[in-house]
Amino acid sequence: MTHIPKDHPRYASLITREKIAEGVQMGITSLQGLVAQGRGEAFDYLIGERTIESAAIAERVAVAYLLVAKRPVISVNGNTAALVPGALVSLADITGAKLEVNLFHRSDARIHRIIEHLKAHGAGSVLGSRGDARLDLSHERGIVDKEGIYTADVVLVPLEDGDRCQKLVEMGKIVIAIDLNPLSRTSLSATVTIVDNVTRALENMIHFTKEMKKNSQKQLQEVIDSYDNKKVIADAMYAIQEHLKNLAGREGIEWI
Ligand code: PTJ
Repeated sequence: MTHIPKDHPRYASLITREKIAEGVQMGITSLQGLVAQGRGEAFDYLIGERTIESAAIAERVAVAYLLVAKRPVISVNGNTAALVPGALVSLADITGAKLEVNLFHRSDARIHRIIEHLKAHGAGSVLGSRGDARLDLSHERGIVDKEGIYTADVVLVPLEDGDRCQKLVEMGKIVIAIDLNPLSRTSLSATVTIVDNVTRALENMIHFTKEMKKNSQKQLQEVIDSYDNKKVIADAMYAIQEHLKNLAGREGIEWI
């Protein structure tokens, strides 16, 4: 990994970039994953590289859903495995969710490497290598495990493909997406849309789980019932607009 000095103004962003590049070198992340990361970085810049208030609300609701779920599953792809392996394992542990590797650019070798990588970060069993069930999709993200995503009631899908998100919702599942683009098909079709960087979102969710684990099922249900996903998406767009206005204003550029 290239040495990035801690006082570099773009330290967090550059470290994330290094982790993705390392993921490609380790054969965990796909080459296409680099492009996806670049797109994510651009949206993160627009939103101000911070967790906006509505994203924190969505993260709390996501935790409530994971805690009331009977069969929660966290879906892992090549980007999240490289960026946040330890956080994925911790969140699965404290919410009781299963981890399942599910890839768009699927290969058995990459699935096994990701499973081993998660195990090296403390995971017990990791699903995804069986592929004994199929969602009604023409691409390989449709290949899932019967005891995992196929029969899950709540699925957390960081950096998801729009088609599969829609399909999971159509199957009656609660789908929690983490996607920095508030207008992606995934963001628009998920039950809960977290417009935040996966690196911040998972840490926040771990923190919220520790707090909310003490709550009763009734209290968790109240958090869920008070939620409005459309409002959260609208707020993310507003946050982008306001951040850009502030940036422009600071430079004396008139916002027309
Ligand atoms: O490992 P695989 O084969 O399953 O492939 C994974 C990728 C990510 C390559 C694949 O799912 C893909 O092509 O994704 P997309 O369609 O490019 O969608 C990625 C979405 O995630 C985009 O809307 C990005 O803005 C967003 N995104 C990228 N990086 C981050 C992010 N959202 C949150 N945090 C990020 N770090």
